[in-house]
Amino acid sequence: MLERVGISLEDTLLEQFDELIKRKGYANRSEAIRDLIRDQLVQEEWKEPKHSGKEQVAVVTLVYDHDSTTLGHKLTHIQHEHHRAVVSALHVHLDAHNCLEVLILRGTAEELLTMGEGLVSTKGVKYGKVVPATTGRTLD
Ligand code: NI
Repeated sequence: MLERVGISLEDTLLEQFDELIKRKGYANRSEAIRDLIRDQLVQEEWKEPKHSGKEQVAVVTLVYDHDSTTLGHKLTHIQHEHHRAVVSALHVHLDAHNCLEVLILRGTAEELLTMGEGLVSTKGVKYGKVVPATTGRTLD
């Protein structure tokens, strides 16, 4: 069921918001505000201790030079240590040296953060990011 709410905003803030949602391609303010709320709810879900132990989903992006065989082994080793958490892994050879890996992880927030940050912080990883996502069950 949809409920209507009214909010008051300074006109300059509203102007900035309208510019932002235009750039992002939102059809209207309502959808943009819903997405902002959902994003905050997901972020909080990852922080709240009461959700500890609940199943979460995360996406890890890694860019690294495959010429270092020890680096490749380390990254593979971490994934095998947490093999149950890896739902899917995509490896793209970007050029003669650089690899892009995208991992979809499923498990508790603690496990996913430990594993994700472990991969990202491995020496030699040029770019890495853990993006907390959601199973979608707690959102409408
Ligand atoms: Ni590669």
